[in-house]
Amino acid sequence: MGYRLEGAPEIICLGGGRRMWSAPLPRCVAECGSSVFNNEGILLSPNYPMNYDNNHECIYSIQVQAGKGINISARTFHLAQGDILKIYDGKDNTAHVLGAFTGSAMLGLTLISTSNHLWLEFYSDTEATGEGFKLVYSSKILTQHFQTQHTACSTA
Ligand SMILES: [Ca+2]
Repeated sequence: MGYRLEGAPEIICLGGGRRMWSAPLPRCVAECGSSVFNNEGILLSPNYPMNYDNNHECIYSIQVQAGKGINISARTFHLAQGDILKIYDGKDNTAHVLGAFTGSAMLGLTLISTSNHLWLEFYSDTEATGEGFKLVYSSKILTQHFQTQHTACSTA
């Protein structure tokens, strides 16, 4: 899940005295970005748990059941100089920014959306890479919903 094979679909051992493969060895890499619709799951940076590459621009979108919110936190978060993860509280990057994280800044935090959508953008620049991130998310009942009910009760 979330991985794909990168490289030539078939390689052959070249004959003669060279003893080389016909193409670079294929690798199993994390997808660069994804759209997920499960009520809970994991988002990985490209290549995870190996270092991500330079010059990435990865988009992740999360949609959970309508009427629910989303809790998201980082199990691992190590970005190198110049790299950033932005998390938007909605279905695209016109939404309010919940947070923009560099270095290890997202560790220990839990972000909560106000709707059933989150949009994440990961950028790496042209030099220095890191381990990246492993984010876990799950849907939750929106607290806002309770507050609305509470207000309704107290004014009744
Ligand atoms: Ca970098």
